[in-house]
Amino acid sequence: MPDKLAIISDLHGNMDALEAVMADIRQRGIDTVYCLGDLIGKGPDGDLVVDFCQQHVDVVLRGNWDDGIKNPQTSPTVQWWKDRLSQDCLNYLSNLPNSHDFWLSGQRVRLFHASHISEHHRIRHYTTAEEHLSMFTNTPFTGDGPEPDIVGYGDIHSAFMIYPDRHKMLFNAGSVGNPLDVPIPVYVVMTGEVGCQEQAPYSMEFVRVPYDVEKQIERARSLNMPATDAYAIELRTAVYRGVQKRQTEEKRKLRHKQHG
Ligand SMILES: [Mn+2]
Repeated sequence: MPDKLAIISDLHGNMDALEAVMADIRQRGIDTVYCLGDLIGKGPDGDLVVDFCQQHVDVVLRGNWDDGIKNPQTSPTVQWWKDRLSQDCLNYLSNLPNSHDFWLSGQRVRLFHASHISEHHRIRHYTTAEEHLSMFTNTPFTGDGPEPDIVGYGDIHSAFMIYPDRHKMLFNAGSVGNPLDVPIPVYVVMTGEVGCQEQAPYSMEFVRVPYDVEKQIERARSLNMPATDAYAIELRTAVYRGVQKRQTEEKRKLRHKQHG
């Protein structure tokens, strides 16, 4: 029997989504779970998500939120998320590894949060093949192991898989806690011979796991989490709060024009 491993990303303090996804992972008999970072921020329960990952996730990589939260915050909203984390928790987050490489059925797989440059360097799904291919190169951030055949990342909250060139496969694991493509949490299952340098069959699939979105919104409201309204729209519709803001502004301008 080939091995199976689950890859989750961008949990963002949403325990309801994480519990639903983990139940699905366990129900498939998968014991190995890797996380591509962004455990905290946006959702109410970053502290619980960190505890959960420490107990149940085999490899946890550092996301931009995990890195940035330790810094002094100017936004009261971000400060609210930070205040829910202990000093141990902040230390844990900022010391997470950059990337993780492993063999799967003769393919070298590399995982990181956002890109080969850093956890803050964002690469979109709709960029050029050149930029996608650059993600397969070694940098000081990734170290200089064997260059990967398969790269998996998170950060953009939109799941996809493409072949930017022959021999190269790129995928994004999407987001568990705050998906911005389809408003249903998603994770990846990889199947093959883990740790094996010999060619063998392998596969990858995206699994969408519905959960009780309204319960999660209620949880945020019960704690008086700032920006719960924007959070609620994100969870219900997968429209990012920055886009929500722009759309509201455009509507306001249009009304102004019509009335002016
Ligand atoms: Mn994120």
